[in-house]
Amino acid sequence: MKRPLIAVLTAAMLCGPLASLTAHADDVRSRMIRFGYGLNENSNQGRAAKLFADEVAKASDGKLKMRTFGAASLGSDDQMQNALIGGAQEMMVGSTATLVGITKEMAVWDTPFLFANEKQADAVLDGPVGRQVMDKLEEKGLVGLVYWENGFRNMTNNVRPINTLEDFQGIKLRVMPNPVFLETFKLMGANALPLPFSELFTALETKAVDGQENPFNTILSSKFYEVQKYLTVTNHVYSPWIVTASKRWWDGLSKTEQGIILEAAKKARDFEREDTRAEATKALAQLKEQGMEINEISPEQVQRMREQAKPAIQKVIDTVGEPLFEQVQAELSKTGN
Ligand code: TK8
Repeated sequence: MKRPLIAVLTAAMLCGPLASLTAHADDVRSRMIRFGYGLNENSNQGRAAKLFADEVAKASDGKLKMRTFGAASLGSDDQMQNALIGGAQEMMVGSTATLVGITKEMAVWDTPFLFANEKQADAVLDGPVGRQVMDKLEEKGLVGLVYWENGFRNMTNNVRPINTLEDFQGIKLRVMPNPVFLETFKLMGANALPLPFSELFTALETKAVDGQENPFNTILSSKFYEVQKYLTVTNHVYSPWIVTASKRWWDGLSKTEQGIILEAAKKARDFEREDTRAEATKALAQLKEQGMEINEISPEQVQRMREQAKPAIQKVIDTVGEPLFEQVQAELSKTGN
């Protein structure tokens, strides 16, 4: 029997897109996720990225396929952030410090000597104020998922060991492209130059810069010991990494898909922090073995650094606003030590 065309069309409309929208709204569809990061595959960042991708695949029965791209092969932190905003890349992990040009509130984590230990960092970053800063990304086209640990940053250079504040004088120092870092090291007397991480090894090798600052793990996994002689334990700031997604892409995911990715990001965070801390305890000895000359700066000199850095703290306050800065201080005081 021939059915009237109108009936066929109506039936098709009902069972077609509309029906599939309602009945399968929470389905997990086959998707490819490009996850970029700046460090080598053989680093704390690379290991956590791999675990993240594995978890996403497992929890989605292989439907969500996350491909990881290390060593800034998709671009520097800045370039990837812009690719996420434009929707040309799905996800990444990078330093919060490289996001300040997009979301100024991120500068609160750049406050010199903000956290005294990892416990404080976890409590504040995973608490309400950490969430609040992360949520600020949305209006700029990014979705923040979790903070991972980059770690406490330490100085390396080829000019001299840093024993006193005066030893920073004139050292050509690469800093992250971030106004607070630039200001902090100018205040120390260094000749601070902003440069993307992806260009750092070459800059050190060709002596375009004399030094840089990063956690022990990164100094090791990026082989900076091959091109740097002195390492000074300054612990001048705790540096978080943040896992972000393109909002344009994220908003097109089902709730189930978003949930799978968020859960996997949390598992990867817990793994990453543990792995990073375990590696950090061994990294110093390994860097020594590789021939680096290591010294610790005295508490008196750290105190002088803190004093000297005060205008940089004021710069953070001017950038993020007093209320947010005070909120972080309030959260910090709850953590004790
Ligand atoms: C990696 C960077 C790195 C950071 C830096 O892409 O730039 O020095 O510490 O971890 O985000």
